[in-house]
Amino acid sequence: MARMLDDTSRTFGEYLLIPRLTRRDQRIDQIDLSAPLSRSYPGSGPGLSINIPIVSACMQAVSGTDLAVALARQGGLSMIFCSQSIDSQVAMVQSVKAHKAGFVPSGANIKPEATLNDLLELMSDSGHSTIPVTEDGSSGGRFVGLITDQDFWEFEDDLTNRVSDHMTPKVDVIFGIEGISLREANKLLHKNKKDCLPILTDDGRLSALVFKKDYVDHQKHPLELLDDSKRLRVGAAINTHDYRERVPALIAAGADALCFDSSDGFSEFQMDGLIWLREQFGEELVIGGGNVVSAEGFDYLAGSGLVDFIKVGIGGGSICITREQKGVGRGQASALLEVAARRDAYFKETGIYIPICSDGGLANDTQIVMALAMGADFVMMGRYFAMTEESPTAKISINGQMYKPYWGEGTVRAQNWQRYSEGMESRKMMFEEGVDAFVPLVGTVSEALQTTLYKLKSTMMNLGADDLTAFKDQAVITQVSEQSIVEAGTTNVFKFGRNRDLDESD
Ligand code: MZP
Repeated sequence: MARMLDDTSRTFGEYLLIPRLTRRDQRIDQIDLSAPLSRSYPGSGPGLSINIPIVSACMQAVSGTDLAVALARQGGLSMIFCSQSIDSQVAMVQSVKAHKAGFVPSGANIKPEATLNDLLELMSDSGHSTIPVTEDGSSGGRFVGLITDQDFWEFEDDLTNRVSDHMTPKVDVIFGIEGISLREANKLLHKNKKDCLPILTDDGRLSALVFKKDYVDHQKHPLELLDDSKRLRVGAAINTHDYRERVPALIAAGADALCFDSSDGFSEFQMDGLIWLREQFGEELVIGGGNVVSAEGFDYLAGSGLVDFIKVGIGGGSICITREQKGVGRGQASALLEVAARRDAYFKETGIYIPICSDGGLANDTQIVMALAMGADFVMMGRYFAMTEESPTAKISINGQMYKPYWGEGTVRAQNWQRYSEGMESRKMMFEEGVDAFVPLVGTVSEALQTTLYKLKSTMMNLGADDLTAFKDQAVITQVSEQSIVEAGTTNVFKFGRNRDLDESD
């Protein structure tokens, strides 16, 4: 007969943290958010750490090049999705590794003979207000000028006018020449009081742009996740079907960490992959496994001695319908609490610490905080990043509000049938485990993380914790009744406007 667990499957919203002593000497700007990404042995630290405990999901609508760059600049790591050809995944990894901090390829460009109407459309589609003008309208074309939304008046000027009549021509533009250092480029911006500096090749073609806002951003977030050669770090997802070809190519491209993208990692397919990877690439390779939702699943992967970190979570993802479709999964809080307890016991028994990642279903900042308090070393998120400017999808306007498409890897659209067909003879997708949806656009990765990380640090202060290890160790958690959940929101008052955005709890 089936075995019945005593506990109910629970999620993050059902718990609260009890404050501990906040110390007088604590400073919010000195709180350490670094987290291990690889296992550590007695007497040594992890081989690879991240500077903030946040990783982006292995998903087509999430982890592309721009997002990977933006997140690594903030101290986190992206897992570039593997539901694409090996060549295109390798190209994405290479492009992140080749990224020169501060030098951005120009994403929106226009020809001089285009009209102001064309320009307005481009500005609206791209969200950019500064557009380089190149002879052929391409990002590498001969540079002829720069036009911004300050150079014309939408309701005064004739919108059939040409861009060339309104742009600042090249002779009047301050620009840099390829090879200039970022420091020199920023000095030019500062000295000339400019917001954007085009970088041109020796023969006058557009090469990149440098923005004042990126400089300011860097000063505010100095936690960039860099490798020993000062390149941004990037991770890559792999599957259990083509790792023999995919992994060597990803390693050659410079991927810093790999992880299996599987909805159910408690499988012999994943173990075969881990064995092969360690045989081929040894201990240096950072490789994550999962997903699991039980101590038994953790023991299977951890006990092999082959895995660096383990992802926890099945069916909690915002676009996921696995639990509905197959009756498989577990409330994310219950899964995490059980696996975290097992991870700690395993550490006591062996001295080996295996970081765990809470993957999926984090509906808001409070749940991110709760996942870390409950024992996750870091979290993996899809929806959170799909909502940002840097996710790899086009914005669309619906009833005046900007949205981005977001779809699961278990949808027909993602055509990632490998992930969901372990052990099945046919790889044809028989049913979907995810949905195709839209999410509101919330701003840049930097803006989103600024709020999230500030809230995390505030809660750490409430618990008297200076780092994430202390946060986990000091956390005292209580389960809440339905009535306390109601009480947690505002009660018996009238609310005007959008004041929930201002985190009234503080
Ligand atoms: P979320 O952050 O959007 O709530 O969840 C993202 C996570 O959902 C991913 O990291 C992955 O584990 C999971 N996922 C991705 N696609 C599907 C699906 O199509 C899915 N079912 O469950």
